[in-house]
Amino acid sequence: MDDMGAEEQDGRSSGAGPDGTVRRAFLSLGANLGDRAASLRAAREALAALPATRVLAASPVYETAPQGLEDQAWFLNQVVCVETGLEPLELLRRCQAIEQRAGRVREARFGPRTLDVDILMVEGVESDDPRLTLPHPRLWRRAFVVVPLADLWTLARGLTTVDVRALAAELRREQAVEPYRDG
Ligand code: A4P
Ligand code: MG
Repeated sequence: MDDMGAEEQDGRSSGAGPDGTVRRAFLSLGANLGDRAASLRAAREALAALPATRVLAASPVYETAPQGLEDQAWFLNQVVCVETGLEPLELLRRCQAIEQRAGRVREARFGPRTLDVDILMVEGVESDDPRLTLPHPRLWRRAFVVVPLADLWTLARGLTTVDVRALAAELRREQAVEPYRDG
C-alpha cells in the first residue's frame, strides 16, 4: 500500500504546486497484460485525481506491436496531456504509485506489464538524470508513442521543435500501430 490515498482525496483541484509553477506534461500509458483497456482507463482516472493536476486531453487508444522485446503480447498505448503543479520528480513518483496500484510487477526490462506510465516531456524541463530523463530518451524512436502524441499535436506545440506528425507517418511505416476501437 502507498501513503498517498488521503492526500489524493483532499487534493483534486487543479492549480499551482508548492513552487507556484504549473507545467504541461505529456505522459505515455501502455499495457499488455490483463484487461488492457481497463488499466488505461484506471490510469487516466488516477491521473485526473492527482493533486494540483488537470487532464487536458487524452489521445485515442492504439493497439501496437511490441518493441524492444518482441516475443510478447501486443500493447494498448495512449498519450495523455496534463497540466500540473507537481514537481517533475514528484510527478514520476505519483506515476510509479499508479503503476503499483495497477498490480505492476517489474520483471524484464521492456517486458510485459499491466501498466507502464512514462513521462515523455515536461514543459520547460530538460534532464539527463537517470531517475527522470526528459524528454524521455526513447521517445522519438517509437511509433507507439509518437503516433498518439501526434494526435495531441496542438497541445505539444512549443514543447518541441520535432515535426511530430511527419515523424509519426515515417515510424508508422515500420512499426505496427492500429486504432483500437473499444478504448
Ligand atoms: N526513468 C528515467 N526517465 C524516465 C521518464 N522520462 N519516465 C526511470 C519514466 N521513468 C523514467 O522504468 C525504469 C526507470 O526509468 C525508472 O526507475 C525511472 O526512474 P520502469 O518503468 O521501472 O521500467 P520499464 O518500463 O521496463 O523501462 P522503461 O525504460 O520505462 O521501458 P520503456 O522504454 O517504456 O519500454 N512496445 C509497445 N508496443 N508498447 C509499449 O508500451 N513498452 C515498453 C517498455 C517496451 N515495448 C513496448 C512498450
Ligand atoms: Mg516505464
